[in-house]
Amino acid sequence: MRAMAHGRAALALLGALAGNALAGAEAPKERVVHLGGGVKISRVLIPAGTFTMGSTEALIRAGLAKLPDTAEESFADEKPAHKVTISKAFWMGKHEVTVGQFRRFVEATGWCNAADLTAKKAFPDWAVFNWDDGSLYTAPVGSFKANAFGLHDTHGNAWEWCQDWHGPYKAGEQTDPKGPEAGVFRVIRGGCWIDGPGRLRSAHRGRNYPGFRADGFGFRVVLAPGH
Ligand SMILES: [Ca+2]
Repeated sequence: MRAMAHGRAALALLGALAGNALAGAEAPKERVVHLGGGVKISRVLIPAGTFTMGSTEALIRAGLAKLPDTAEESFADEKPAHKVTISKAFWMGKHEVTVGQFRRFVEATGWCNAADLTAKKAFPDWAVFNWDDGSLYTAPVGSFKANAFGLHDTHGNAWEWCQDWHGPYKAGEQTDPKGPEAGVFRVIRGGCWIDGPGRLRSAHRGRNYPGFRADGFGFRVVLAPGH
């Protein structure tokens, strides 16, 4: 699936897409790709534009006032706020990749690993129970309103892996930034079903080892311009 996720800069900007409209954004343009076996994936066109990545000192102070249980250091890697320009439009998955889509990927490629087999053996009788919002863990994609780009669930549901290595932001205006050349942790964005509002912000960056697995982690496909 990683092979489908072209466009490092696009992935790097997932957090911004959660809530900050790029300048000049128009009504979402959408295309559907059929994956076979009756499974399809919808993507929306994200226009080129400019936005502010990260949080200013004023935003951090406002955040701390509204989120008194959030430690100030959790905002630390959101600085410095810097202007980023995306020079070309690109396609992004309308939803997080679903279990059905990933199953289709596995069927088509034979992809599997020991952890999958172990989980199936360890939890053969797992079931899903309804909760107050209708879902005990992640909700079915598209259960909640889309943002201005037509993207669902950028806030919450599942954390979304980014291709960028985690590292400090560079100050100054940048165009199509690709993030650090190397690192230990990959960036995750958006928070998940179990997180509070401090992590459900477009500026927040989480991080984890690339091989880390959890029920709150997912991803979204991105297609580079021209695909
Ligand atoms: Ca999400």
